[in-house]
Amino acid sequence: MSAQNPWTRLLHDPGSVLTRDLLREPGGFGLGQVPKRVQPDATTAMICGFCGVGCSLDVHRKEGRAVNLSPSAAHPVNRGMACPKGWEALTPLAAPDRATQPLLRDAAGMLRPVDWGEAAQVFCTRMKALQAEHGADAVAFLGTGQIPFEEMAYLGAFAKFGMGTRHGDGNTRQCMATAVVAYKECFGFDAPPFTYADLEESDVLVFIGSNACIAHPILWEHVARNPHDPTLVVIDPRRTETAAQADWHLPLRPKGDLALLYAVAHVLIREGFLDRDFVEAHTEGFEGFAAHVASFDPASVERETGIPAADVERLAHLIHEGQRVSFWWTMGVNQSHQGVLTAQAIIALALMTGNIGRPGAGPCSITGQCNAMGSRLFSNTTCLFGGRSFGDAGHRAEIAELMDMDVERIPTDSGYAYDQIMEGILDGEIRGLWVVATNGAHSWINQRDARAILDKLDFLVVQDMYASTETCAHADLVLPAAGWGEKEGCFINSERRLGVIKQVARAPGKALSDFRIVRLLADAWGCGDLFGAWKTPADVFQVLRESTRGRPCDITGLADYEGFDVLRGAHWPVPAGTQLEVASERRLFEDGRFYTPSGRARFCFGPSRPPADATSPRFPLVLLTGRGTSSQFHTMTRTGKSAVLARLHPREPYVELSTADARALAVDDHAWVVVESPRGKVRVRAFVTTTVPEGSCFMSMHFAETNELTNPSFDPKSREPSYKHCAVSVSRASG
Ligand SMILES: Nc1nc2c(c(=O)[nH]1)N[C@H]1C(S)=C(S)[C@@H](COP(=O)(O)OP(=O)(O)OC[C@H]3O[C@@H](n4cnc5c(=O)[nH]c(N)nc54)[C@H](O)[C@@H]3O)O[C@H]1N2
Ligand SMILES: Nc1nc2c(c(=O)[nH]1)N[C@H]1C(S)=C(S)[C@@H](COP(=O)(O)OP(=O)(O)OC[C@H]3O[C@@H](n4cnc5c(=O)[nH]c(N)nc54)[C@H](O)[C@@H]3O)O[C@H]1N2
Ligand code: SF4
Ligand SMILES: [Mo]
Repeated sequence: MSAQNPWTRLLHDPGSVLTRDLLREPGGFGLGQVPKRVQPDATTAMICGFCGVGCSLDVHRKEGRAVNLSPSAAHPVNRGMACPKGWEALTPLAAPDRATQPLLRDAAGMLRPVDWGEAAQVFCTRMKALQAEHGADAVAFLGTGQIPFEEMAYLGAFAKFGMGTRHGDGNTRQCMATAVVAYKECFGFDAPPFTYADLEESDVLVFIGSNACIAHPILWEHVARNPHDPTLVVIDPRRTETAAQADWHLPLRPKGDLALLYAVAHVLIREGFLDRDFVEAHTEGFEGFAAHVASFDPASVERETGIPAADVERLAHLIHEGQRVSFWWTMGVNQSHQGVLTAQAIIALALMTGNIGRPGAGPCSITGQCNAMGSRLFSNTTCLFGGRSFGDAGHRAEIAELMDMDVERIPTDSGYAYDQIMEGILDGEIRGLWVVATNGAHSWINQRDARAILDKLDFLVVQDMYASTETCAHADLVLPAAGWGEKEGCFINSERRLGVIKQVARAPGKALSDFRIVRLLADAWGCGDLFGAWKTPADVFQVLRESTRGRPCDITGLADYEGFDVLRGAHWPVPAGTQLEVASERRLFEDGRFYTPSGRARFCFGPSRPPADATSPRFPLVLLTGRGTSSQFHTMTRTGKSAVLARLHPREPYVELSTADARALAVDDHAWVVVESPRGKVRVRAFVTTTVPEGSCFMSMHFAETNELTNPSFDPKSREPSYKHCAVSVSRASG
């Protein structure tokens, strides 16, 4: 489909066998030009449907069909660039295993095609029967950060206000929950303060647990364009693609972050490297924080962090000497048994040095999925619409009035988190589950248990673009969904920029957009009247826009899709009356006022604990997991369909082993090995490398094998899985 895609040369170039350089390719690629051989009749710009960077792609159509795409040249996010996934975004739509009709499991255990009428009837009859027998909360849903927020909102509103269950969560729990809790507690609202312009304004950038070069490749292009000759610091146990680009890599011990950050704070306080005016005028709780970090002197944390005391001192000096210091974090921090405290320690470093609310400064959590930021405001899972609280009677009344609905329909708490839903299934409390646009049988922590748990359900409904996913294999009912490019709505990217996605292709067979599926089910359920005004995504946008009035995320200044699409998106907040300019930047907290009752930002802190799964002589290595390449996305249901992307990624599951451990285990590069944890045992290829420290190994989450090993432990506050720490052994595979 995309013959002009620059990455396709790899397919045709006989010299382009899968080399290590290709495995480790950094960054993006793009010219910002319409590929030469395409003479499009029409071009539609829309936001990419993979990661949270939010690049704009120009989809070219000929005779009504989407034939190709190129990155939008004039968009401020990507300026004519895209990573390999973006270039290949149309390919997954044409895959032969697309779900094209509803499928119902019959008595013999086979999935058989049914029409939409029957599918909707079965959905309602079986879910209602479970609720009648076991209570309204016996059914739950799991949503996603990968569909437009109008669709998420419809899903969350139908399930909680229509079906009447309290329990719904999403794959964002696996990902952003930690950052959400950290920001809420420190700022009074889940408000990542930065824009990408800050990446170009900083003179010191500290990346913590982020491999942006491959996970957010086009965001990294902003770093590359920074004209201030910035100092780049990367804190990651592995020498990642990003660490390799840095001026300074601190290879800390896995999960040593909290002690390290407290030790840095300790030095900043000891040396008087503080912005006292800012701390006094705009924060609260500093004294308690200072007392807490008093015991974290750099020498005493050396063992826990693996970072020499002199390096901690040096990092504190670097932060002090920087004029505009920014801190960027992602899953190395969020997916931890103490992720919230770690994220809050990062926020504390920014607050105590006054590095917030100014160009190039800030504690910045980069979001993962294309619309995780939309789900944080509008999915009706953890929060009520507009970042409200289910537990707040005033908030419930506001939403009931907005929806012209009885307030009793709104649950008084946010219900179970993902792990509690899984536990609830295990206990027999939850009997029916509706899974939309997430592939938990591959991506949930400790997958063998996850699959057995899904099999315990009386009724599992999976709504996906493909009927071939690991999760569909367990479904009683599969609902075929349209994907990105086959429907419309809005995404919000990492820097709070709203952008539009549009329909440029028809969904195959009888597949429907998630929006239309939810509408169909709500009508069949008998609660269609609740959503009388919700006929199109644009209608729902109007409701959600209204839900933000007067809230920190106010977008009442955005009239409709067209209005902000021509501006190439807009960062929230945009209250009514805001004068917007094309590609303008809107950073938060420039006035030093936060969303807490006092208007001050809070220092939040707590004790550092060891991770759950300690190594032992039987399981002596720490398994780290994460993204393996810029060319694959998550469980590969979409990117796995592209031959081009396949060439950029190993075909077989692999474990990255340090040269020292490989030597000690007598394992050769590329040999088959067995990786074992108390939960599972998998056979993978060894990739012997100097990028992994001795005592640790790394597996990519793109292969299902990885989560057969992971240990189900969670951050106690955010309930986010600690995917990046478990004890394993590696041995040579026989035969
Ligand atoms: N190509 C590609 N891009 C993606 C995705 C994808 O699947 N593929 N997924 C998107 C999504 S949803 C997300 S959430 C983001 C994730 O983006 P990232 O968070 O950047 O990616 P990860 O590889 O999961 O984890 C980042 C790093 O954390 C490190 N790490 C592990 N343990 C620790 C620790 O204890 N401390 C520190 N400091 N670091 C540690 C790992 O070594 C790893 O290099 O990527 C997004 N972008
Ligand atoms: N070990 C380990 N595990 C991890 C992680 C890790 O770092 N290490 N990272 C975690 C993180 S950060 C994340 S975000 C999760 C991601 O985990 P998942 O959400 O399970 O991953 P995806 O493969 O993106 O699954 C999305 C599903 O939605 C389908 N889909 C795509 N678009 C649409 C649509 O428009 N409508 C519908 N109905 N379906 C659609 C896709 O085909 C796919 O099956 O994985 C987590 N798991
Ligand atoms: S960086 Fe992210 S948003 Fe940009 S093209 Fe790649 S996957 Fe799409
Ligand atoms: Mo994620």
